[in-house]
Amino acid sequence: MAHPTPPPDLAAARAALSRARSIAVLTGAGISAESGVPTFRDALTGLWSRFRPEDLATPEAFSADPATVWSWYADRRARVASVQPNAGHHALVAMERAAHARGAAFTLVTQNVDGLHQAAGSGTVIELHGNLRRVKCFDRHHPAVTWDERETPPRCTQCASLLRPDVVWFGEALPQAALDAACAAAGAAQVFLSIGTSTLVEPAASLPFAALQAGACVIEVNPAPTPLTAHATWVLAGPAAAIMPVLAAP
Ligand code: BV8
Repeated sequence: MAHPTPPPDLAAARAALSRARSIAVLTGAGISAESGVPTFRDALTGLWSRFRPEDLATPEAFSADPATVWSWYADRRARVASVQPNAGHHALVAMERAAHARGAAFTLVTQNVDGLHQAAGSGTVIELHGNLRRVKCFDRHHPAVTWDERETPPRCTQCASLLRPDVVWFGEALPQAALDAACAAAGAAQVFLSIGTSTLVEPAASLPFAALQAGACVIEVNPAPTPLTAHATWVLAGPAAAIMPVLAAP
């Protein structure tokens, strides 16, 4: 049950953001919840309710049962194609533009694979875990632009290996350039915003702690506590679509 955000935390967080010369943001599935995208740990409902996400989002699961894993992602791809960014996504666009207008650095890092930050108009989005709207082949990572949805999964037209979503599965390395950029932003941030993440999946979950270590103020926006909550400078307990517009307001 979310507690009402104490005004002092909100006021202090707003003041710190307005003064910051460098801001870094990490988002998780929670920021897309109010767009109707189930959070990662809530994603397995209906057809998929008998699976745990960690059991489907792995190369081993795909190799063992490509049809089931492909279909789960096809389901999620169809869902994200039909939803819109929410006020939380739009607030981050406003915050980025305000930061740039005063010559401050602003870096948005997301664990999400739904593409909603780009759809909202965020300038630079560092995607740590890929994007399920993109598809590539399993063996050689050839990008695929079209494919026959009747095939589950379809095959690569260049090397005939199975197509898969262009996301980072558990046990797979994150794109090094994205991870390096995210770590640099966390190390340079004066204010680090952690929004809508359970702070469980590594190495993304270490970013707010790296920012704290480097001397940043850390703001957490989440209706529920996480492993970061006890360490954050300010905790804004509530949904991102309600809190972020207040935080980003001029
Ligand atoms: C790696 C893409 C090393 C797929 C995802 C053994 C071997 C290797 C690695 C490991 C291992 N054991 C552990 C690890 C590390 C592992 C890991 O962290 N495991 C966890 C389970 C402990 N990590 C990895 O495997 C990573 N790779 O370490 O590679 C390596 C190095 C070199 C060579 C080879 C290997 C890869 C991790 C990436 C996995 N892929 N996604 C897909 O989406 O299908 S992760 C997945 O979890 C999503 O991206 C998601 O974003 C991410 C994190 O989850 P959250 O975003 O936080 O979402 P969640 O549902 O958990 O929480 C939602 C939150 O929102 C909640 O807190 C809720 O309260 C809040 N909320 C709800 N509503 C709202 C809200 N907040 C605000 N407003 C609201 N309205």
